Amino acid sequence: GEATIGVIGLAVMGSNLARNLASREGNTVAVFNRTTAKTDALVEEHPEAGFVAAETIDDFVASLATPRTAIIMVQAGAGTDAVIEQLAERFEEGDIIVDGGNADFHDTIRREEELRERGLHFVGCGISGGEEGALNGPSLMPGGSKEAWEALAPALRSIAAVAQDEPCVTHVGSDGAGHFVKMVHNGIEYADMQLIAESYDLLRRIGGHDPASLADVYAEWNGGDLESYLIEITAEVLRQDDAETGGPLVDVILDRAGSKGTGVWTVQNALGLGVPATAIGEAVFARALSCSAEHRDAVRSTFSDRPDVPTAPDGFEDDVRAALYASKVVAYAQGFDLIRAGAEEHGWDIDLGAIARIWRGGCIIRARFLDRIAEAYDDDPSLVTLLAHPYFAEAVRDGEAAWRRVVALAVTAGVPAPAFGSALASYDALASERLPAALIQAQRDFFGAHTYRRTDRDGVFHTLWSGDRSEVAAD
Ligand code: NBP
Repeated sequence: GEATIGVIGLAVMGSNLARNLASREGNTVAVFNRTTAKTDALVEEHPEAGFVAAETIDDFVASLATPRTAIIMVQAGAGTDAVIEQLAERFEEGDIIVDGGNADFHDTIRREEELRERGLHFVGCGISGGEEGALNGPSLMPGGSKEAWEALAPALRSIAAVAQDEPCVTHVGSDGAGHFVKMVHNGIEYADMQLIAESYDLLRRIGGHDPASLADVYAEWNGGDLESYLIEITAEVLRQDDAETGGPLVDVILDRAGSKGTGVWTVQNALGLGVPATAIGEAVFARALSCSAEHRDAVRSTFSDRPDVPTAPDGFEDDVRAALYASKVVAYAQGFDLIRAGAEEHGWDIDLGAIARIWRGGCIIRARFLDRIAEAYDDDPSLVTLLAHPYFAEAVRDGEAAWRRVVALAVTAGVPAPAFGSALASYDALASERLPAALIQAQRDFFGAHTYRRTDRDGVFHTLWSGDRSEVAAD
């Protein structure tokens, strides 16, 4: 075969990725789709790509130069397993199968092991940036073996987004590391979007702004520390009028936010790993709440007396900006904490600074902020958490008073700001000298003899709660 790389699955993501590959020097791209009509349409619409079109899976495999490399872009789950099996039956030792879909990283770990035993390389590769990224440059998060990475690197580097002259791709770690990191990326994206949405709600309901003036506020914020793709598109969304009503588009969009599952996965894994990724959790729950129409109707009609909304104090916009930034620091710190915990659990050697760098371009959470995160981890690779790094500590201290004012006002006004509030609570808990966990542990000892440790000496203890209440050594 003559093709240097192949793409299977030519829905929107696969077609765009194939076109991206074809547009770069050195790649000849074979394409295949279960339904041939899609292959034909793609090849017809893009003669410039010089695609090698295959009608059958056998033709596709035959069209690839050895060692073969194929990227799968089909529906995650059973479809991906089916396509992997079709390829694996035909591929030979040393060939590489890449899954670019949104796979559950546990599936990726399983698939990598199965294929390794059959002499094949399997690379689960997180791809961020949606359709646009796939076409013009995504952020790429490949896992799998070092050998496979070395073989794939030139093609992946050729198509990745570029940030500060560096391609947004790095070998994340072995087997499922890439899909794990992609999952956490999406979780952070949920938190970031929720925080922006809360800032919008506060500025609108307390600050008295309309969407058009808010578009200006976000556009201005985009010139500072908060500069990011999500802030930029927020300004654009708020500036958009609806053709039918002539009013702001945001006002005619039903207030229910959907999701496709990676946010839920992130929180499930955070729970399993014992990482308090509370901002991501609040974001996932807030979307679920928005979709609970029945509950919203029932409670809204029960409580029609809502608190009076106070007038915004002077400097409210600046306060909200500071609160947003501080909350964002906490949310990202939690996300990176989760990656570190996942790496420890699964034996991945993940360079957190490199992850921040490959997220600077191509993906949805791309932002100036990620440079600071990369610098913090480069500065101190063993940094326990971003919040403890001097740069972020100073940012949080600078915004702290404003953050408290905003959360207090939100509570008083009855404007829900769960991610702002829980990010602040997370910071306060971590910074506290003592936590009420001591009381919880005593309660546990009371009803379940779960024992406790003491602050003043080593050992494990139990109080005879139902006896004479003396303390006994329990270890
Ligand atoms: P879809 O997820 O809608 O999948 C459609 C493709 O899967 C079609 O090419 C279809 O072939 C193929 N397919 C299915 Br379904 N079952 C198959 C099977 N059993 N055997 C062979 N092919 C099968 O496509 P997409 O929206 O382009 O997404 C592709 C992947 O990328 C997904 O995993 C998705 O989660 C991920 N994704 C990522 C982003 C992102 O921002 N990173 C965005 C969107 C999607 P057919 O034409 O014959 O039906």
